[in-house]
Amino acid sequence: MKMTLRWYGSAYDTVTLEQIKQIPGVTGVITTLYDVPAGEKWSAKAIKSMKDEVEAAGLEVSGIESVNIHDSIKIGTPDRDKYIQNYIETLEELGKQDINLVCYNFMPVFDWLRTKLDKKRPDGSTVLAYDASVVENLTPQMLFDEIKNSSNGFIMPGWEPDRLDHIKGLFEAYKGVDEEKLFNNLVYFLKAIQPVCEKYGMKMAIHPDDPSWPLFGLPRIIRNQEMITKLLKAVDAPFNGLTFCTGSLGTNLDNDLPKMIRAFGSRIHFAHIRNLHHFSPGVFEEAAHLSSDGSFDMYEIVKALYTVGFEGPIRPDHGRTMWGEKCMPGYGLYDRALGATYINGLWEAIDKNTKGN
Ligand code: DNO
Repeated sequence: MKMTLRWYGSAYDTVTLEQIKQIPGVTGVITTLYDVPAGEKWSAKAIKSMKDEVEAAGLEVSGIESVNIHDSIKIGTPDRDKYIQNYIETLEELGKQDINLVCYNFMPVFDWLRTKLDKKRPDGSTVLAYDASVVENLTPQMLFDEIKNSSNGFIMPGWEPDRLDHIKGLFEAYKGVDEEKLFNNLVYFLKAIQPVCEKYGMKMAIHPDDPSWPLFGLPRIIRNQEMITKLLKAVDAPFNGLTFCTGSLGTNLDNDLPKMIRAFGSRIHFAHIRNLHHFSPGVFEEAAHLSSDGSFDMYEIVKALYTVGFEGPIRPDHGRTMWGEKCMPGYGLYDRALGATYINGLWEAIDKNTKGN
């Protein structure tokens, strides 16, 4: 396992590489070219300058999150091949520069969704939260405005304005795309990128749908053990793997997280570890990483990853906003640094216990 932190690049992130370097045990960042719109090819030059900057700080680029997928690929429109070609060329550039892990998602229109980005907790920190009854009473546009207005002026990943300016048109375009069609379009995409992935040992790690149920009548296909198994079998090659995100799959308490980790094993290329505090089905908030602060047994989750021999990057996912920090909701320094340290502690204890010393 490699401990990492997500970093959006110096133009966008409040957290610096120098700060990340000082978190014990963190050896790399998971980053992206945040300003390149979905569908465009990444240039070799931009990748190199991002990589040089990270390495100059004594860290490595442990993976990309995300190279986003253009909606034409998800919808399956005739121009999708042009966007797939751009994606292949982007993977080629990344592969040439020895970056060989890419996290992506296949969620229509929205990436993740929360109804509040600054819910106050009893400890005075604020967190991202979800209440299904709120979603039932809002239009997608209202939710978009809510996210924009409560994100402290930051552009939230997955909620980039260029995408959401066209929200009405997108809903139109997805008419007729049901689960089966979306799944087939994903398989079509994976088969097209398979050769370049295999050439460079590129690991593609699909991110689960967050939350793990359909929203606003849009299909969502990566949300439980059965659906993920179906995808891994449909393109049954090691490059086709998963980002195991506890905070996304764990939105549905029917998902047994340690059991799923054991079932997916070596097809897990990347892990996002975070805890949720559930109040009732469909009503939850993000908690501190510590087991006792939320609903998940983090020891069992980390132990399952250890047991399957997980060697990829882990990043502590969304943290609480606390200690007066001004940051992108979920992506401040302090609570994610505590999360990294806690997960490292669990890992060390499990490792020593297993080896009997
Ligand atoms: C939210 C993130 C997601 C994730 C994408 C991966 O904080 O977990 O935006 O990066 O779904 O493509």
